[in-house]
Amino acid sequence: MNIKNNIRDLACFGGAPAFEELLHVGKPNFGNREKFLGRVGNILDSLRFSNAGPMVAEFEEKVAEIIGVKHCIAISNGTIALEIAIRAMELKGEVILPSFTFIACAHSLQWQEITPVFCDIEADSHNLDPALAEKMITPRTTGIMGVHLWGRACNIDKLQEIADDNNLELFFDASHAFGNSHNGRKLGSFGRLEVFSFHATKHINTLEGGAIVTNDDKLAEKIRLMKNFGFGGYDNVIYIGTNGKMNEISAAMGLTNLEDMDRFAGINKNNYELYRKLLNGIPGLEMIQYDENEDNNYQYIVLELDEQKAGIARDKVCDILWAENVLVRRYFHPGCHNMEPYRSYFPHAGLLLKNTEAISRRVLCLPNGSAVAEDDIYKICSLIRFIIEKSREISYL
Ligand code: T4K
Repeated sequence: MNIKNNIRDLACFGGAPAFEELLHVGKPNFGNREKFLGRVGNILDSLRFSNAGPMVAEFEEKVAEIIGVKHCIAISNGTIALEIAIRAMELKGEVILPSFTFIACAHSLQWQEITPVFCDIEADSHNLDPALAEKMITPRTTGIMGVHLWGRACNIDKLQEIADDNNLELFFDASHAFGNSHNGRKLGSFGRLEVFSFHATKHINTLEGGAIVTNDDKLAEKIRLMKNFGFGGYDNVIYIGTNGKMNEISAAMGLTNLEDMDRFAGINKNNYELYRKLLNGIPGLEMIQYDENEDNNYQYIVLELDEQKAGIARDKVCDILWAENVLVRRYFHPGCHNMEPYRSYFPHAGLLLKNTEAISRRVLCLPNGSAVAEDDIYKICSLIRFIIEKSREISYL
């Protein structure tokens, strides 16, 4: 049987897809259009488009205030923010990080000829396993990069203890975690520094954008120089640097979206609860949960599908949903270690990455955010329920 026939057999929605319009993961949250356009008007009138403009300064101030850190340095995107952060901390040799993350985490190291050492994750949290991270330390290790995946905090205390005991830098990629907390303290305020992405698909977006946040005065000063070619004043370059500046229109988008940050989190939370209710009890399907005692942006709706119990493989569910115009994603399949150049550099890395290998074959991210209507969620969930129930009936594997 070919997949296409099965899609139609299973979905039984006739010839037309269940959704007329494409429903994606990653549709941007977008605040008040008039306020954004007002800010853009001011930028056009002032002719200050970049290089230490007032919008970026205000955005940095607001982010630092929300996170409760001394310094926020806005950057052109999250990947360049990671690269600058890594360089500013003078990391070399090897850095330990999860493989189950976006590829930018590994690339930001390898780009600077630092070896990314992929470590396995905990099955429940999907975050770096501290005990395993400790075992991967060698004389060449200079740092640990934790990633607060799906916005859920890493085991920060344990990682900090390991970093301190071994004289390593600890820093976090908090790209998914803007507004989220750990023990009541905002993520972004831990480790030596933390990095955010404000890409279009993130809870708060600046079109493209990122930031480095830290309480370290000296490091912040260095990062400010590094993201602006090392300029210490007009015609005076005092350090090596690159161009990592955020532009004014991006900051205007960020400021506008920050005003609606709680509203976005509220919409996401309602969606998350509705998904949970409607997907409850489907055999082989679990949805990851957020700690209700913490602040959460609930941006990621993540399913884990056990193909034995569901009677259908994750990838087949994905194919069927795509055929019905529901563009779910398999983040972060197949793990960084299974992508180039890492797959060629470390062909046996998977042997030490059992949870990464298993979980990356199970996850499915569903659409969330202010662009998703309740009706869509009802339809998506009944589609998923239907697919799995039918698959179990016909033992489709
Ligand atoms: N660290 C972590 C943990 C990250 O997750 C990321 C980025 C980074 C670092 C790096 O930060 P940045 O350098 O990106 O600031 C997307 C995003 O491009 C990427 O930012 C994000 N993580 C990653 C998880 O997802 P793709 O390859 O899935 O992008 P794409 O083009 O397939 O878009 C995703 C979906 O969003 C599509 O279904 C379409 C929709 N979309 C996208 C854009 C850009 C829209 O509806 N409108 C849009 O404007 O990587």
